[in-house]
Amino acid sequence: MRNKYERLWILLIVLLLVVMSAACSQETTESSKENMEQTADNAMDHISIVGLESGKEIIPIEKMKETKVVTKEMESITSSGEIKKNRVKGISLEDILQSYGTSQKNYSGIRFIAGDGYSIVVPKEVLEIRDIVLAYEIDDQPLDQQSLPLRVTIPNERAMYWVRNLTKIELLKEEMMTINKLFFLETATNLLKHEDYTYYESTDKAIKGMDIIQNCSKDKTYEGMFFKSVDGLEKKENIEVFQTGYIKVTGKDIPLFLSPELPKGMHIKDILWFSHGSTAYFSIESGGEVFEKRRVDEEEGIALKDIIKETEIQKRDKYLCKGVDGYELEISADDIDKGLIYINDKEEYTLIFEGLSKNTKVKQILSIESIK
Ligand SMILES: Nc1nc2c(c(=O)[nH]1)N[C@H]1C(S)=C(S)[C@@H](COP(=O)(O)O)O[C@H]1N2
Ligand SMILES: [Mo]
Repeated sequence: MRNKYERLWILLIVLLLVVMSAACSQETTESSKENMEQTADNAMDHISIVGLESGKEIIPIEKMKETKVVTKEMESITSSGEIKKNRVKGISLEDILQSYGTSQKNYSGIRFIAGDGYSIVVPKEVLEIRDIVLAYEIDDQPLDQQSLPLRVTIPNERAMYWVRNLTKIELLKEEMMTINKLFFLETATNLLKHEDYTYYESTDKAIKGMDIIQNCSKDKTYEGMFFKSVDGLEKKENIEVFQTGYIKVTGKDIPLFLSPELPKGMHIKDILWFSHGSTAYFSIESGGEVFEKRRVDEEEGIALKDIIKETEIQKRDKYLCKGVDGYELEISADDIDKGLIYINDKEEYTLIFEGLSKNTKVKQILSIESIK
């Protein structure tokens, strides 16, 4: 008798264990499946918009598609300068913003962020004149895998704005600051730590963006940056992007902004100058390629006047010019246009002023700042 009960009990316990373990494994497979689905559609089933009055909004793609569909013939400019024609179908960004009671014209810029790490800031000048379509079909075809779930399309602008794999939209309100201090990139970066950076086949020297900001910028927490290249390309960039990257200072395409974490489309070649808040960084070497060569006495170089005009550094009564060794010189606004930067026989970037006394020469010119 006792034996019978014992066996029954054992059977019951074994049964219970089997059922329990089955239930557990069932649960784990189901939840991991759920997780996988979630990560997969995290990137694909919605877009987030930040900077709206209501804060952050997450909009499902399906809901977006309920907005009026627009179809447009568009031209864009490829990175090699050719004109490309596409027929795009999607949703108008302005329609979406209008449904939140705002407009693209209310912002100083809009940053589009992709799932692959690419991002770009569309500047105010473009927002004021262009209709932006978030496309889900191009040339009557659904988007390719790399472009899903939406591709930003902007007519008559560079293809760099045509962000694939859109995941996030940041509405920006920060206005550009007036520049009042300018560092010369070659001398300033020379004072900072150089790291080896392998770019294609060659290993060159590069300076961390973070080091430049921490050592030189006056407004360290300012969000926006502006870049201008020798070929005239202008680009806004976010400070976080810059701080994770480098300025390469030797080898090809210098000064070159790049980062191991960013797609190559975000690199900026042959920088003429860039600014962060009220601080600008100007490449004397690039200036030599863009500006007309000027002479003062025996020396040939670039005019301070041209640099000031290009960067629109604030006009004030006086300018403070500093050398790497700490040498300081104050120059009145009346004399600043007489300045010339040339390379002396010791290979130093030297500032001189036409017709002024010898003590106005600043060797290894590091910065100029407009002061009262
Ligand atoms: N997500 C994402 N979008 C992107 C890029 C990128 O690397 N990632 N590159 C941009 C750049 S720099 C250019 S020139 C164009 C290239 O577009 P195409 O491949 O259709 O010619 O896409 C832009 N959109
Ligand atoms: Mo590009």
